[in-house]
Amino acid sequence: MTNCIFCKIAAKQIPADIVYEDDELLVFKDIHPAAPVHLLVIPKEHVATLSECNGSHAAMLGRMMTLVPQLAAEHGCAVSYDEQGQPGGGYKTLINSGPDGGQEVYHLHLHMYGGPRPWKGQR
Ligand code: DGP
Repeated sequence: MTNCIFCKIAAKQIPADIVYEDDELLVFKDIHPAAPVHLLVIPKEHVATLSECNGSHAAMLGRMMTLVPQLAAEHGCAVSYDEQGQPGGGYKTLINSGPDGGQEVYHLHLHMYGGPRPWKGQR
């Protein structure tokens, strides 16, 4: 997709703070972070929105989601448990889809927000 900003980041035509890359996926820091850790997980292939996904995208979507625990561990926001079994740490994942879903960039992306509270993207 010629005029897609995230395709240009995936093609290394414009810079981004890339924290993970493989053949299929790219992860980089959001330019306007809403939390101490704010990462965007994208497929390198152009897919405009989650609304365009079907069963043929299941493996890619699964890989996007299952990459998150690894990213959380690497960025210090994995869920952990203390000696009393109380959970600590953690993060939020979000996919905005279409105008009513608040999507601004039309290349599928999974937000991952984390870090110590409070932060802007929190409910
Ligand atoms: P959304 O509203 O879900 O479409 O979020 C798009 C996000 O993309 C938004 O949080 C800001 C981020 N973003 C937009 N342009 C760029 C860019 O050129 N570089 C980076 N790193 N992030 C961008």
